[in-house]
Order: sequence, then structure tokens, then C-alpha cells
Amino acid sequence: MVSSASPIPSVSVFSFGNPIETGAFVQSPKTWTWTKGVLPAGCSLTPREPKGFSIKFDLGERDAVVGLGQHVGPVNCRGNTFRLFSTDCPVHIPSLRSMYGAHPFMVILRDKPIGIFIDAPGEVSVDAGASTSETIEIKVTNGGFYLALITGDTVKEIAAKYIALTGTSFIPPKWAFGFHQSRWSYENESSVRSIASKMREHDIPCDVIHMDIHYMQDYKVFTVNKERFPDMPKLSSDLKKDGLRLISILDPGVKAEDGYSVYEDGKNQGFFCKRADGKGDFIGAVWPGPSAFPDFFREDVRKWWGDLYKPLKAEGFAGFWNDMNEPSIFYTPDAFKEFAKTIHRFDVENDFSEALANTLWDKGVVNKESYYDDFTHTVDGEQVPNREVHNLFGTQMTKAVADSLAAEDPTKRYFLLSRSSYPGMHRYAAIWTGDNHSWWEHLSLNIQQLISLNLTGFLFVGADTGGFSGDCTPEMLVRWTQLSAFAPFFRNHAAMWAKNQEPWAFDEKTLALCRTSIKMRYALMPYIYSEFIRSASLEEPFIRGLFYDHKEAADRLDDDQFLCGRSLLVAPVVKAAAHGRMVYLPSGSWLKVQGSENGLTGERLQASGDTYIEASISETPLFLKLGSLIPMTDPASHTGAESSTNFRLLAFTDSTAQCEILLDDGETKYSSWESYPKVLCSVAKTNGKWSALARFQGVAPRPIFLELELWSSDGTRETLSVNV
Ligand code: MIG
Repeated sequence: MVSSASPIPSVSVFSFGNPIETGAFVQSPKTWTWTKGVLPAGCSLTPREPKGFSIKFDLGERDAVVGLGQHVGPVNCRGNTFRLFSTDCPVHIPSLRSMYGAHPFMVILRDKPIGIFIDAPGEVSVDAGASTSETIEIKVTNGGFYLALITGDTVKEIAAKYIALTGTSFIPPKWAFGFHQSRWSYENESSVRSIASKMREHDIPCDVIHMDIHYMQDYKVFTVNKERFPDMPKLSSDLKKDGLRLISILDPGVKAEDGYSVYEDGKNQGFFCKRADGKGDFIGAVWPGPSAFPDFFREDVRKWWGDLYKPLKAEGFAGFWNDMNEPSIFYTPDAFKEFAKTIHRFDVENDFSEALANTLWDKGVVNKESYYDDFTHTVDGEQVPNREVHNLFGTQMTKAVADSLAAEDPTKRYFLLSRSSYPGMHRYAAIWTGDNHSWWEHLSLNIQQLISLNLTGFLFVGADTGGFSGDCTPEMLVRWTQLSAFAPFFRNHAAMWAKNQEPWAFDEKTLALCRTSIKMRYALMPYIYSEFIRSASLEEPFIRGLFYDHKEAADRLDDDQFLCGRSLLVAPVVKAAAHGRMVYLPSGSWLKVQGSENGLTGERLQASGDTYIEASISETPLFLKLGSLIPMTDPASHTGAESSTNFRLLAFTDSTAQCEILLDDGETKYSSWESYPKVLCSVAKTNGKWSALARFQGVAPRPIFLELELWSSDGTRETLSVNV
């Protein structure tokens, strides 16, 4: 029997079997009024043996399928298959079916588009017209689930209703919009201090340094290695004076070692996941070696884990980075014993090394699927195999921390990053796109993922700039930094086995070009910060494929360029040795702009359509839409040093244009876009004369100095300086 309900107009939610509450919906479906429902035409549902369901939708010849959050491949998912089952996947190649996050929301793009969200925490597979081109088939492997069908006239309406149903995006403090530098790992105090001082010495704006697993003692979560970091509070407070904050990585695997307090405590309280065969706690090996995994599905366990973060805050960490929470499992003792029968070079009981981990990866021992049948969670008081709720593990781990950070000071925003994710988690944490490679193809993938993830509600996202595995080249670092300067999460991060790729790691020219892009990001901070928060609050993506705002672009689905906010079209150069690229501008008037360390300046009008645009190594093709006003400021060395009175505005309009510049403290939480303290700037051109106005909202008026560069679609340019 099908029943339906929904708190949102034009959204029908159907319930099948006995769904597990995942937290994806803002309001629990248990509180809704359910009535007998009928699936619409073009959608059919059949049960599968031994359990689960198959749901089919008809696809018209020209229909596209967009969404599905984190995946490898084009923004148009049609013609591909996907297996949404959270996986530690270190090689992102076209045949990869599962990634860290599982985001079962998609939109069939056509005249009357339809949004589909499957709320099921176990495996969901999607055959988007690959096997049979006229059908999209979604298979839900385990038990019950909710199916939400969203109708509307445009993809924009559907995406907004999906957000109304599942909640608006996480908004971090302002400093998280700055540049982040990371590496696996800055291993000791002097290496961290040296990164910090090089940032300032080389005049590179930066707000955050990430600390990867080597800061821990023997990879024991919630510990600090005192030899490498004798005085973390001093280190963090020294860096803070320079506007730099530290983030610490945390893994879910708790080293199973007697005497280690987190392990003993968790064990004594029965907080770890149990083996499915009833023989005690489940043990899987990760970086610390054999480890136990907290049962984050239990509220008491989440509370316990959430409180464990507090001492790390006392060490001075400003935010947290949850890794390995698919969860990744290198091996279990049983699987290792089986495997050990085939090789003899390792000591089964005592050996844990990188060489071993690599061999285990090669032999398929790492992340073996059967591990997820070997342990259970407590869901609503019942033991449920991990497989059935698998895609929620990382989200539950992240919820533990989010709840704790939010409870500590409900008035403040916090920074939290997670590798694995599920819908709903977009409300309380950021994600990055995981272990990419220093491959040119992954610059293209970076753009595709920014677009798909933003459409799926995950707004604060970004990729490892420069690439994680493999060796970055100077040219690639420049091009990637130019791209990421427009991504919400802007972090340079590299693997242990990769060459150094900090902005200064190569040569003077590379350093200068990276500096320019990073400074441009900081010059654009008033636009990026304000526009991001506006998008997040008003249920819109921040990074948008052109199809989102321009219906005519839906047929093409270009996914090598994007809109950053409402006004700015970015067409990054993603190929080696390129001196330009093709750019598509939808109909309308466009202003080609130049990026520099001072932000953007107008260059010339650019006709719509497809055009080859020259772009030397120092340039990224950038264009402004008619009707835009972009607020900028002088690039500061970190967000805390940014001016709140002096702005530069770049306008492109024939009549009027507005922008909003937030003037909040960068960390206070506001419940709506309207309530943020801000200044609304507007420019107007009447009878050929320009004027500018500023109006304050939620904050006392202050003198503001505006330097304006004003362009019209007849190609005229004027400048104006005003105190308002
Ligand atoms: O097995 O902590 O994706 O960003 O540097 C590798 C070490 C574990 C995977 C993360 C990566 C991080 C790395 N981690």
C-alpha cells in the first residue's frame, strides 16, 4: 500500500515498507499526515526479491538527468550507472560507481521537469538510461524507504523545493571562506610554523592550516603527539595572532589498545559496533591498526563522541575534519588471516605498515564489501547490519560533532568538514571531494562536482587544489588555484606520497601567479561571502551550471564552466599548455572582466554564443551578466583583517543594479537572510548620469567609501568615487 504526505506544496512523499528515519527531511515524516497515495503516470514501482524495490521513470529522447551529488562524470548523468554506497575510493576514474557521499536526489530535465529523492540509508543504485535509454531505473536494495517526487516549471523551482524539504546549507564562519593550506602531514610544530611564516613572507593570504593524522599519538583519535607538538595551545594562539587557525583531522576508528582512555571508555560503556555473529565488538583495522568503531546511530554514543572534541578545542583547534567515515576499513583480523595464508612476508599479529596497507589494497582486502555485513548498529533499539544503513555512518559521526559544537554556543557558527555524507548532513557540515589526483581530467571533474553537489544542496564544497595523489606541476597548480579561487571551500591539499605543492613549492612565476589568484579571492570576499550566504539562505545553489538560470542552456548542459553566484560566469582553463578555450555565453549582454590581485575590472563587451577566448597562464576567462554589481575590497592577509568601510564596486548595467555586503562579525548565526547586518548598495544610470546609494540594514549606518567602475552595454565605462 502506498501512502503519501508532504509539508511542501508540489512535493509528494510516498512511503514504502518500514523506512528508517535518516534525518534527511527537516521535519520528521512521522509527524506528517499520511493518506493513501497514487504514483503519477510515468512512474512505476515493483518489489524485488528477496527485498527492496525497483522504481522506474520514463525518459523522453531529449531528457537529461542532473543531480546525484558526488559522482565521477558529466553533470548530465544520463547514460551512466551509479551505485550509491559510501566508499573510500582513492582513484576517481570514469568507471567508478561509488564515492564517499551518497546523494540520491536527481532531476529529470525536460519541459516539465521532475525531482526525485529516494530517502534510503542503504545501497541505492541508479541506471540513468544506460541499459535502456527510455527508462531510468532506481533500485533500493534494503527494506523500506521514502520517495519524494517534486514538480515545478523549472529546475530552479525543483531544487528550491528539495531544499525546503531537506533544509538549507551549512554556513561556516567567515574565516573558512579564506584560503586553507593542508598536507598529509605537516608533521610537527616547526613544519606548521614554517608554513605559517612562509604564507606571510610570500604575501599569500591564508586563514587556515590543516593538521592531518600525524599530529596524533599513534593515530589515536583525540590525542596529540607531545613530542611533535609539545605545546599545541601556544602554537595555535601564536598562529591566531597572525590570523591563522588550525583544523584537526579525526577518524572514526578507535585504536583497540588497553589503557587508551577513549577505547576503554567506549568499551566499558558498550558504545562500539557489535559483530553480527554476536562475538563482541567489531574490530577493523585502519591507520591506528585494529580499531573499534563507535555506534554513531545511538544518541548516547553521539553525545559521548561529541564531548570528546572539547579537549581538542582547548588545544586551540578551531574546527574539525572527519575523515575515513564511510567507514573505510583496511582489513579485519579474519580477512587478514585468510589473506596471510597467501603471503608470508608480514607478521600477522604485529605488523602494521604502509607497505602492508598498500599490499592489502592491491589484494582487495581493503574495504571488502562483506565487512559491512560483519557489524551492526543499534537503530531504534534494534540491531541492524551496517549494510542496511551504511550511507548514514559518516553523517551520524558528523552529527555527533555538529550537535556538540552547536550546543556549546548556539549563537555561533562552527567549521566542520566530512568526507562521507548523506542528504541532511548538508545542513551541518562541509564536504570536500576526497582523494583526487594531480590529473588535468580532475580539474574538469572538479567543475562537474561543484555543479552537481551544489544542485544537491551541498553548497560549501571544494576539491583538493593541486590534486591529492600524484605530482602536481607548476602549470597545474596555477590553473587549479585559479579555479578553486571561486569554490566555496578553497584548500590546497596533497597526499603523503605527492610532491610538495604549496604556492611556493615550484618557482617564482608559479608563486606569483598563485598569489594573484588567492589575493583575487580575498579581494572578491565581499561578493563571495555575501553571495554564498544569500544563496544558502534563499535555497539556491551558489555554484550553478548554466542550465540553472538559463533555460536555453539546458539542452547543452555545458559542465566546463559555471556561474559563481548570480553574476559571475567562470570558465577555467583546465587543459595543459592551453592559451585559451571555448566559452559559451547564453543570450544577453556580457562584460568580459579581468581578474587581478585587486579583484575584477571590466575589459570589453563580449557577444553571446560560442567563442574562443584567449587566456594566457595569468588569465581565467571571466564574464559579468548585465544587471550585476560586484562588491570587492582590498585583499587582506586573512579575513579578519578585511576592511568593512572601503569597497570597490564593479557595475554592468543600463539602468540599476544592487548588491548586498554583509557587515556581520563573521561568526554569529542568523536565522534568515533578512536578519544579517548588511549594507545594500545600488547604482543607477539616469539620463546618462550615474549615482550610487547605500542603505544599512540591521546595523548602525557608518561612513562608507565606494570606488565605482561602471559599465553599460553600449561599451561605455565611467568611474566614480563616493562617500556614502
Ligand atoms: O587513508 O589522513 O581523504 O585527505 O590526507 C588515507 C590521511 C586517509 C584520506 C583523506 C585525505 C587524508 C588522508 N586520508
